[in-house]
Amino acid sequence: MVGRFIVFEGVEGGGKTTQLERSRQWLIESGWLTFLQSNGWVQQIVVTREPGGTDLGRGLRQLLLDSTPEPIQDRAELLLYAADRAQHVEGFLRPHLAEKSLILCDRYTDSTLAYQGYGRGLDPILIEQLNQIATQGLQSDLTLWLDLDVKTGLARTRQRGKADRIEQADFDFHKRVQQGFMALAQTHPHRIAKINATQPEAAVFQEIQVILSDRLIQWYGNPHFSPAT
Ligand code: Z5A
Repeated sequence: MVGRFIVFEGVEGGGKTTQLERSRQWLIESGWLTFLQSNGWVQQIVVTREPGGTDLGRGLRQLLLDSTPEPIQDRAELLLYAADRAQHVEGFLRPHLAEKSLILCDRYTDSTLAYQGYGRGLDPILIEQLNQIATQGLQSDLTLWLDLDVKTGLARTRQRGKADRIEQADFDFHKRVQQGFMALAQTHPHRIAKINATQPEAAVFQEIQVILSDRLIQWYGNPHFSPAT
Protein backbone atom coordinates (compact mmCIF):
# COMPACT_ATOMS: atom_id res chain seq x y z
CA MET A 1 0.00 0.00 0.00
CA VAL A 2 1.27 3.50 -0.80
CA GLY A 3 0.70 6.59 1.33
CA ARG A 4 -2.27 8.93 1.35
CA PHE A 5 -2.68 12.49 0.19
CA ILE A 6 -4.84 14.92 2.20
CA VAL A 7 -5.35 18.51 1.02
CA PHE A 8 -6.61 21.60 2.86
CA GLU A 9 -8.45 24.15 0.69
CA GLY A 10 -10.47 27.35 0.98
CA VAL A 11 -10.39 31.13 0.75
CA GLU A 12 -7.77 33.27 2.47
CA GLY A 13 -7.86 33.23 6.24
CA GLY A 14 -9.95 30.06 6.35
CA GLY A 15 -7.49 28.53 8.79
CA LYS A 16 -5.87 25.95 6.50
CA THR A 17 -2.37 26.39 7.88
CA THR A 18 -3.64 26.38 11.47
CA GLN A 19 -5.78 23.25 11.00
CA LEU A 20 -3.15 21.42 8.99
CA GLU A 21 -0.70 21.77 11.88
CA ARG A 22 -3.37 20.72 14.42
CA SER A 23 -4.10 17.65 12.26
CA ARG A 24 -0.42 16.73 12.11
CA GLN A 25 -0.11 16.99 15.88
CA TRP A 26 -3.29 15.01 16.47
CA LEU A 27 -2.19 12.21 14.13
CA ILE A 28 0.98 11.87 16.21
CA GLU A 29 -0.44 12.37 19.70
CA SER A 30 -3.61 10.30 19.20
CA GLY A 31 -1.65 7.13 18.47
CA TRP A 32 -2.78 6.91 14.83
CA LEU A 33 0.72 7.38 13.42
CA THR A 34 2.19 4.70 15.66
CA PHE A 35 -0.63 2.32 14.69
CA LEU A 36 -0.07 2.94 10.97
CA GLN A 37 3.70 2.64 11.30
CA SER A 38 3.53 -0.57 13.31
CA ASN A 39 1.48 -2.18 10.53
CA GLY A 40 3.90 -0.94 7.87
CA TRP A 41 1.23 1.16 6.14
CA VAL A 42 2.71 4.61 6.74
CA GLN A 43 6.33 5.62 7.36
CA GLN A 44 5.88 9.27 8.28
CA ILE A 45 3.70 12.37 8.05
CA VAL A 46 4.91 15.11 5.74
CA VAL A 47 3.61 18.63 5.35
CA THR A 48 3.79 20.66 2.15
CA ARG A 49 2.04 23.39 0.22
CA GLU A 50 1.28 24.92 -3.16
CA PRO A 51 2.70 27.06 -4.42
CA GLY A 52 6.13 26.50 -2.88
CA GLY A 53 6.56 22.83 -1.99
CA THR A 54 9.90 22.50 -3.83
CA ASP A 55 13.00 24.67 -4.37
CA LEU A 56 11.74 25.69 -7.80
CA GLY A 57 8.29 26.21 -6.30
CA ARG A 58 9.60 28.56 -3.63
CA GLY A 59 10.95 30.81 -6.38
CA LEU A 60 7.66 30.58 -8.27
CA ARG A 61 5.72 31.36 -5.08
CA GLN A 62 7.69 34.57 -4.68
CA LEU A 63 6.98 35.54 -8.30
CA LEU A 64 3.29 34.75 -7.86
CA LEU A 65 2.63 36.42 -4.52
CA ASP A 66 4.94 39.44 -4.47
CA SER A 67 3.53 42.62 -5.96
CA THR A 68 5.35 43.60 -9.15
CA PRO A 69 5.26 46.81 -11.22
CA GLU A 70 4.41 44.74 -14.32
CA PRO A 71 1.01 43.06 -13.87
CA ILE A 72 1.11 39.27 -14.26
CA GLN A 73 -1.27 38.27 -17.04
CA ASP A 74 -3.96 35.75 -16.10
CA ARG A 75 -2.71 33.01 -18.42
CA ALA A 76 0.88 33.54 -17.28
CA GLU A 77 -0.34 33.21 -13.67
CA LEU A 78 -2.13 29.98 -14.53
CA LEU A 79 0.98 28.54 -16.16
CA LEU A 80 3.18 29.46 -13.20
CA TYR A 81 0.83 27.60 -10.83
CA ALA A 82 0.86 24.65 -13.23
CA ALA A 83 4.69 24.67 -13.35
CA ASP A 84 4.83 24.74 -9.55
CA ARG A 85 2.43 21.78 -9.45
CA ALA A 86 4.27 19.70 -12.06
CA GLN A 87 7.50 20.06 -10.10
CA HIS A 88 5.75 19.33 -6.80
CA VAL A 89 3.96 16.21 -8.05
CA GLU A 90 7.00 14.65 -9.70
CA GLY A 91 9.68 15.83 -7.31
CA PHE A 92 7.89 15.63 -3.96
CA LEU A 93 4.38 14.16 -3.84
CA ARG A 94 4.86 10.96 -5.85
CA PRO A 95 8.21 10.04 -4.23
CA HIS A 96 6.71 10.58 -0.77
CA LEU A 97 3.60 8.56 -1.58
CA ALA A 98 5.82 5.75 -2.88
CA GLU A 99 7.66 5.86 0.46
CA LYS A 100 4.32 5.50 2.28
CA SER A 101 4.06 9.03 3.60
CA LEU A 102 0.82 10.49 4.84
CA ILE A 103 0.92 13.87 3.11
CA LEU A 104 -0.84 16.99 4.45
CA CYS A 105 -0.84 19.64 1.74
CA ASP A 106 -1.95 23.29 1.90
CA ARG A 107 -3.82 23.83 -1.44
CA TYR A 108 -3.79 21.78 -4.67
CA THR A 109 -5.76 21.52 -7.94
CA ASP A 110 -9.08 22.85 -6.61
CA SER A 111 -7.37 26.17 -5.84
CA THR A 112 -6.52 26.59 -9.52
CA LEU A 113 -10.10 25.91 -10.56
CA ALA A 114 -11.41 28.29 -7.89
CA TYR A 115 -8.89 31.16 -8.29
CA GLN A 116 -7.89 31.06 -11.96
CA GLY A 117 -11.19 29.56 -13.16
CA TYR A 118 -13.98 31.12 -11.10
CA GLY A 119 -11.89 34.08 -9.91
CA ARG A 120 -10.04 35.16 -13.06
CA GLY A 121 -12.61 33.72 -15.46
CA LEU A 122 -10.22 31.42 -17.37
CA ASP A 123 -11.69 28.43 -19.21
CA PRO A 124 -12.28 25.57 -16.70
CA ILE A 125 -11.69 22.96 -19.42
CA LEU A 126 -8.25 24.44 -20.13
CA ILE A 127 -7.54 24.42 -16.38
CA GLU A 128 -8.63 20.77 -16.06
CA GLN A 129 -6.30 19.91 -18.94
CA LEU A 130 -3.39 21.76 -17.36
CA ASN A 131 -4.10 20.15 -13.99
CA GLN A 132 -4.02 16.78 -15.75
CA ILE A 133 -0.67 17.61 -17.41
CA ALA A 134 0.80 18.83 -14.13
CA THR A 135 -0.49 16.00 -11.93
CA GLN A 136 -0.50 13.10 -14.42
CA GLY A 137 -3.70 12.04 -12.70
CA LEU A 138 -2.64 12.38 -9.07
CA GLN A 139 -5.72 13.40 -7.08
CA SER A 140 -6.10 13.94 -3.38
CA ASP A 141 -7.54 11.06 -1.37
CA LEU A 142 -9.39 13.61 0.74
CA THR A 143 -9.77 17.38 0.50
CA LEU A 144 -10.89 19.33 3.55
CA TRP A 145 -12.56 22.52 2.36
CA LEU A 146 -12.58 25.14 5.11
CA ASP A 147 -15.73 27.03 4.26
CA LEU A 148 -15.66 30.63 5.47
CA ASP A 149 -17.30 33.81 4.20
CA VAL A 150 -14.87 36.02 2.31
CA LYS A 151 -15.28 39.05 4.55
CA THR A 152 -14.27 37.19 7.70
CA GLY A 153 -11.38 35.47 5.91
CA LEU A 154 -9.94 38.68 4.51
CA ALA A 155 -10.36 40.44 7.87
CA ARG A 156 -8.35 37.66 9.51
CA THR A 157 -5.50 37.85 7.00
CA ARG A 158 -5.43 41.66 6.98
CA GLN A 159 -4.76 41.62 10.72
CA ARG A 160 -1.40 40.13 9.74
CA GLY A 161 -0.44 43.30 7.88
CA LYS A 162 0.57 43.62 4.23
CA ALA A 163 -1.65 41.71 1.78
CA ASP A 164 0.02 39.63 -0.96
CA ARG A 165 -0.70 40.15 -4.68
CA ILE A 166 -3.67 37.78 -4.74
CA GLU A 167 -5.14 38.98 -1.45
CA GLN A 168 -5.13 42.48 -2.96
CA ALA A 169 -7.63 41.45 -5.67
CA ASP A 170 -11.07 43.01 -5.32
CA PHE A 171 -13.85 41.64 -3.11
CA ASP A 172 -15.88 40.27 -6.06
CA PHE A 173 -12.89 38.21 -7.16
CA HIS A 174 -12.73 36.56 -3.73
CA LYS A 175 -16.53 36.02 -3.77
CA ARG A 176 -16.24 34.18 -7.09
CA VAL A 177 -13.41 32.08 -5.67
CA GLN A 178 -15.62 31.13 -2.73
CA GLN A 179 -18.46 30.22 -5.11
CA GLY A 180 -15.94 28.11 -7.02
CA PHE A 181 -15.05 26.07 -3.93
CA MET A 182 -18.76 25.63 -3.22
CA ALA A 183 -19.42 24.33 -6.73
CA LEU A 184 -16.42 21.98 -6.60
CA ALA A 185 -17.58 20.54 -3.28
CA GLN A 186 -21.02 19.88 -4.78
CA THR A 187 -19.46 18.19 -7.83
CA HIS A 188 -17.07 15.98 -5.81
CA PRO A 189 -18.92 15.18 -2.57
CA HIS A 190 -16.86 12.07 -1.83
CA ARG A 191 -13.45 13.67 -2.30
CA ILE A 192 -14.23 17.11 -0.83
CA ALA A 193 -15.50 17.41 2.75
CA LYS A 194 -16.96 20.75 3.81
CA ILE A 195 -15.89 22.12 7.20
CA ASN A 196 -17.60 25.05 8.90
CA ALA A 197 -14.58 27.33 9.38
CA THR A 198 -16.51 30.21 11.00
CA GLN A 199 -16.33 28.46 14.38
CA PRO A 200 -13.53 28.90 16.91
CA GLU A 201 -10.33 27.01 16.05
CA ALA A 202 -10.96 24.12 18.44
CA ALA A 203 -14.49 23.52 17.11
CA VAL A 204 -13.23 23.58 13.52
CA PHE A 205 -10.65 20.99 14.43
CA GLN A 206 -13.28 18.78 16.09
CA GLU A 207 -15.13 18.57 12.76
CA ILE A 208 -11.88 17.77 10.98
CA GLN A 209 -11.00 15.11 13.51
CA VAL A 210 -14.30 13.29 12.96
CA ILE A 211 -13.77 13.27 9.20
CA LEU A 212 -10.13 12.24 9.46
CA SER A 213 -10.97 9.41 11.86
CA ASP A 214 -13.71 8.11 9.53
CA ARG A 215 -11.41 8.17 6.51
CA LEU A 216 -8.50 6.55 8.32
CA ILE A 217 -10.79 3.73 9.44
CA GLN A 218 -12.11 3.40 5.89
CA TRP A 219 -8.55 3.22 4.48
CA TYR A 220 -6.76 1.21 7.15
CA GLY A 221 -9.42 -0.44 9.29
CA ASN A 222 -10.37 0.08 12.89
CA PRO A 223 -7.29 0.59 15.07
CA HIS A 224 -8.93 -1.17 18.05
CA PHE A 225 -7.94 1.64 20.37
CA SER A 226 -9.56 4.92 21.31
CA PRO A 227 -7.38 7.57 19.74
CA ALA A 228 -6.70 10.30 22.28
CA THR A 229 -8.49 13.54 21.46
N1 Z5A B 1 -3.43 30.13 -5.48
C1 Z5A B 1 -3.99 30.25 -6.73
O1 Z5A B 1 -4.45 31.33 -7.11
N2 Z5A B 1 -4.01 29.18 -7.55
C2 Z5A B 1 -3.48 27.97 -7.20
O2 Z5A B 1 -3.51 27.02 -7.99
C3 Z5A B 1 -2.90 27.86 -5.87
C4 Z5A B 1 -2.89 28.95 -5.05
C5 Z5A B 1 -2.32 26.56 -5.45
C6 Z5A B 1 -1.31 31.07 -1.90
O3 Z5A B 1 -1.07 31.71 -0.76
C7 Z5A B 1 -2.11 31.99 -2.79
O4 Z5A B 1 -2.07 31.41 -4.08
C8 Z5A B 1 -3.55 31.99 -2.36
C9 Z5A B 1 -4.28 31.25 -3.45
C10 Z5A B 1 -3.37 31.31 -4.61
N3 Z5A B 1 -4.10 33.29 -2.40
N4 Z5A B 1 -3.80 34.19 -1.69
N5 Z5A B 1 -3.56 35.11 -1.13
P1 Z5A B 1 -1.14 30.97 0.64
O5 Z5A B 1 -1.53 29.57 0.49
O6 Z5A B 1 0.09 31.26 1.38
O7 Z5A B 1 -2.22 31.92 1.27
P2 Z5A B 1 -3.55 31.54 1.88
O8 Z5A B 1 -4.00 30.23 1.44
O9 Z5A B 1 -4.43 32.64 1.63
O10 Z5A B 1 -3.12 31.36 3.41
P3 Z5A B 1 -3.52 32.21 4.60
O11 Z5A B 1 -3.92 33.58 4.22
O12 Z5A B 1 -2.39 32.09 5.57
O13 Z5A B 1 -4.82 31.51 5.13
P4 Z5A B 1 -5.02 30.14 5.91
O14 Z5A B 1 -3.80 29.30 5.85
O15 Z5A B 1 -6.25 29.55 5.42
O16 Z5A B 1 -5.27 30.61 7.39
P5 Z5A B 1 -4.30 30.60 8.69
O17 Z5A B 1 -2.90 31.13 8.34
O18 Z5A B 1 -4.37 29.32 9.36
O19 Z5A B 1 -5.06 31.66 9.56
C11 Z5A B 1 -5.14 33.01 9.16
C12 Z5A B 1 -5.37 33.87 10.42
O20 Z5A B 1 -6.65 33.57 10.98
C13 Z5A B 1 -4.35 33.63 11.53
O21 Z5A B 1 -4.10 34.82 12.17
C14 Z5A B 1 -5.07 32.65 12.45
O22 Z5A B 1 -4.62 32.72 13.76
C15 Z5A B 1 -6.50 33.08 12.31
N6 Z5A B 1 -7.46 31.99 12.47
C16 Z5A B 1 -7.37 30.71 11.99
N7 Z5A B 1 -8.44 29.99 12.33
C17 Z5A B 1 -9.27 30.82 13.01
C18 Z5A B 1 -10.55 30.66 13.60
N8 Z5A B 1 -11.21 29.50 13.56
N9 Z5A B 1 -11.10 31.74 14.20
C19 Z5A B 1 -10.46 32.93 14.24
N10 Z5A B 1 -9.23 33.15 13.71
C20 Z5A B 1 -8.64 32.11 13.09
